[in-house]
Amino acid sequence: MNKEMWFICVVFSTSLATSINVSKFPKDFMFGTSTASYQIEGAWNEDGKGENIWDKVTHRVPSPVIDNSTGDIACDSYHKYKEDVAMLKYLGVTHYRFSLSWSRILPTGFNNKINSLGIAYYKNLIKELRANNIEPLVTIFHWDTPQPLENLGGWTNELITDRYADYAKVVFENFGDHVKYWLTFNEPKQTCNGGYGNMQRAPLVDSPGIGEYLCTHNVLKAHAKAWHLYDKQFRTTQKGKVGITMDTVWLEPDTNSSKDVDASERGQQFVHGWYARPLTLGDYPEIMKKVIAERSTLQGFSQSRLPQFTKDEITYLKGTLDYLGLNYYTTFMVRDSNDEKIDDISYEADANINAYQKEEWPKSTTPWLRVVPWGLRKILNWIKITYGDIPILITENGVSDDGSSTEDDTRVDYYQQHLSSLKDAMDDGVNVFGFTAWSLMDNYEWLQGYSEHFGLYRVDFSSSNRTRTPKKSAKYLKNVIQYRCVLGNSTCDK
Ligand code: PNW
Repeated sequence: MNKEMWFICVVFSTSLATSINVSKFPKDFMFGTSTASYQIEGAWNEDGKGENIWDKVTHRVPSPVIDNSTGDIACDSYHKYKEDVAMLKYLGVTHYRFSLSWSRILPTGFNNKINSLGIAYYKNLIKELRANNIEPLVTIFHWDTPQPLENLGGWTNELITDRYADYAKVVFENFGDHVKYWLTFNEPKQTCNGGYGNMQRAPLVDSPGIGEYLCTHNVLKAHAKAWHLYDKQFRTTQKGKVGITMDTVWLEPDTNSSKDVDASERGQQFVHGWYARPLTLGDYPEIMKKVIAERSTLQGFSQSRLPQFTKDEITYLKGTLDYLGLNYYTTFMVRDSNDEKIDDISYEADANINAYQKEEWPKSTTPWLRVVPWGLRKILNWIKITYGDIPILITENGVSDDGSSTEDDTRVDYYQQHLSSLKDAMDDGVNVFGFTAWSLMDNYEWLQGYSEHFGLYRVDFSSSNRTRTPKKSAKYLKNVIQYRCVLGNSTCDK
């Protein structure tokens, strides 16, 4: 090796070494993996399950799904949950995050009829997890609204807030003795903005600028109802915690001009403040109230498209989070948008930011997902500064590939860099008590069908067995968990 090459090697390896945080995760830190009912269970019409909005949308002809596929069978976890738990056991996880299918428990969406076979399925899963020393972390709702409720307007109709509370009551009564961690909703922004605004999620209702605000208003009320119900009737006996999971992105200002910095902060408030602020401080962010009211007036509406909470509602919402779940995948650069787009009635035009991703950031097979590990540290610090020292659980993090190989080095790198960035945030003083990888296995990726693979395990969707095979990333995560070290071995610092 000549002198010059040696120099390059040393510089390169020291910069790599300093960029990876090699301090150990705390002893009680929770490591787990995540899934969601519609994406893995299958058995869409078995044992008394009712129809939900994803059943409805994926059965449409022509199909809105990229590969015309459905979640009718998916990973067949309804029949193969014991295999799933064996995989979790192999990984050595402390917890498993899964979601309940509302329509499997209450086939009509209402509590007039409780499906005992649906209850039995989740009881068996929880029992199997406990028998293997794995803490169940239960998402009560991960996007799959019962179709009979959607027929009445779904999340845009306030009726659903009481129906959600009825459902949560059945859930706490039946499973609460064995569950300590609850999440009321997964990524309500996807349900509301995707489901009623920009047509990216079921029920694919085209009501931009109005539907997503009504939806969010009701989701927040439903969350608070479930939290208060738990607090009053179940907390003392069941001793669990109730949180919510938000989807997060970091929005990095494109330049340090005050316009771009303001655009970044406004974007954060529209994405995260929309949910986190009402549940911590009681009401929507001031900037959202102001911008949407002004634009609504200019557009000829006699009142703001953003609904208002009453004083009583503000008190009722405030402080209804025992912990905060965050899903982090990627980051965007943001610029101020000079165009006010007054004729455009939509959430995106209200937020009015220009977001883009840098070409140099590594791609995945998901168009919006480029690999930007440092964004995780930044969003965690922003959440702490903005909403106070709330305990945080990372409920999802992961990357997609084309699924062609189980030697998934890009996923190993992704996890190593994100766990390192997470540890940086913890060293900064952010109170994070656990990390959950998305996903335990390849599964049904919503309107992308089976074209995107996020799993630590490969699933062979062409075999009736839905054979599961561990990828390189599964072995890596197993070692991380065993040694509490991002290097996946015993060399991390104490
Ligand atoms: C999450 N974004 O959705 C969901 O919770 C999962 O069900 C899903 O499979 C997973 O991510 C992978 O897509 C997201 O645009 C969708 O930043 C979009 C975004 C983030 C999360």
